[in-house]
Amino acid sequence: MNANLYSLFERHFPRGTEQPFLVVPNGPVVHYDELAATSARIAHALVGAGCVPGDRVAAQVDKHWHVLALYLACLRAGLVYLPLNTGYQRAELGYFFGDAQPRVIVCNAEHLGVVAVLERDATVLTLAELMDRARDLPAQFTTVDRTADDLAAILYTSGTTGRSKGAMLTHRNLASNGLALVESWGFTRGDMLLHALPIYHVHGLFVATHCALLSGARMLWLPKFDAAEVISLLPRATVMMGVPTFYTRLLADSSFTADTCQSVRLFVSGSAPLLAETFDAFRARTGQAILERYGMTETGMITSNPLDGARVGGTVGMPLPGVEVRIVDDHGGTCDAGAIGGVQVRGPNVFAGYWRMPEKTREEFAADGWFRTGDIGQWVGEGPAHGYLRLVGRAKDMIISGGLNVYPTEIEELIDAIDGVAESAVIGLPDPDFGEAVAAVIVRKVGHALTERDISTALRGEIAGFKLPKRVFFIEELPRNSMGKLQKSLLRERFGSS
Ligand code: MLC
Ligand code: AMP
Repeated sequence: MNANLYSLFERHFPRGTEQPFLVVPNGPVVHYDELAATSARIAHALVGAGCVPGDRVAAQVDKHWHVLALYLACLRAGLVYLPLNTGYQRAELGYFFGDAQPRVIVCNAEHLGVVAVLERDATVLTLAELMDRARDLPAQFTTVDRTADDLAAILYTSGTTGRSKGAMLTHRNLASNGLALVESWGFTRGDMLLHALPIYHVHGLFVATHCALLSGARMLWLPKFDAAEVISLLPRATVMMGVPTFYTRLLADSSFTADTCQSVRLFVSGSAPLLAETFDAFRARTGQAILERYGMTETGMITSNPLDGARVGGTVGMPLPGVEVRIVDDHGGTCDAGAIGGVQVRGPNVFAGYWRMPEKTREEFAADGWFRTGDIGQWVGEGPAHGYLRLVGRAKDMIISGGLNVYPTEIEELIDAIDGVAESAVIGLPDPDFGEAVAAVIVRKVGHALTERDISTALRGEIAGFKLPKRVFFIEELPRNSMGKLQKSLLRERFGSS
């Protein structure tokens, strides 16, 4: 049987015009048949552009349902889809294109110039140009045979050291995780998923849309999260997924009430820690317990609070069907309930490795094949077999701002290269909106009078806006311990409340 993920999706597609796939408020209603036909036309266009199975197709484009059709077209043609955050700038894009060597790049019109200069070997098109090429091509396409181990997508994740790594996700990874979520969260054709997430990361692209595609459900499709718009549309939805910032912004709006949520059977949160106080405040306001789940790019979703049964605030629930989780101490021993250690994962959801980085891949796996997430946790509740996982920290030096990951090293390297900077430390500080906000602590070189504005001017345009420090502090000297190791915890204490 063809293990192509598209073939699995297709088996769940409702036929005809009874059931929409996607509804754009004040815009078109798209049916599953149209999605299938559009993806077939785009698949022909990609083949016409010279793509052969295994080639990468990069997309850095604004949210539109055509982008989902492009993703499906890639699957159908056996191509590897490479979605990119629309905020990425020249330095980031140059690296991704050089590393992944895409055959086709689809980008926003304003990026055409930059992208064409960065990547001379690829065919560079706007989404509109691609759709023009596709328009008159056949509405049928024979989905290419793939094995479960063939690549379906590459998603770049930054690292604590060095360059970003392309996580290689196979058809098996995506299929197994999507099916586990549909089962665990009870998705059916009756569902209307309010989709306000970006579609270039795991949460919006795989978690949300795969639940719809694998159950024949409908999506209410918003270009981005806007609290007032979401509040006005929630009465039409049955499920919403979001990062914690979505929930704190909804709660900050007094027009968000229990009535707003009457038709919603499930609110899901993930990608960043949902504070227990947000969980409690949401329940007090709406009577509903947000279901928190945990995952990462390399593994898809790992654990989830239950659909039926107690959803415990401050925990990320239990392993999903088919996924195994263990907590390991510093000596490699498995931790008992309550003990804190590194979270490791095994299962069909775990990625195939980092693109062209076999060394880095080996480093991230334990000798017996379990993947090290870099998160630190403990079992709470009824012991490892049935307990809930609580995440208590991260071994990796990473900041999560509004559900987006920022690796301090990347920003520190850029700041250190600014004329007049002696050294810098980038830290995450508590932020009521983004959960954590990026802050830079900088030591000037003697005789230099750098200002916060100099720093932001130097960084803007180099890296995505969400990575830019929201606050900049200048100090005389960075705190180090007797071994000379930088003590970021002291910086977080000192600047956390200022
Ligand atoms: C935007 N900005 C951010 C930001 N998002 N700054 C810090 N953190 C963020 N998350 C900046 C922009 O650069 C811009 O800066 C300014 O804020 C306004 O931009 P905007 O686009 O209008 O922002 P807004 O709409 O308010 O976006 C905030 C947000 C959005 C929280 C709604 O970031 C979002 O949708 N986040 C979800 C991310 C996500 O999907 N994560 C899942 C990853 S997958 P300036 O200076 O230019 O004005 C994953 C695995 C898993 O982690 O488990 O799911
Ligand atoms: P990414 O690299 O974008 O895939 O981010 C994955 C990381 O996000 C995980 O390793 C966790 O650190 C974090 N994460 C995801 N979901 C949660 C959650 N529910 N609570 C806390 N952290 C989370």
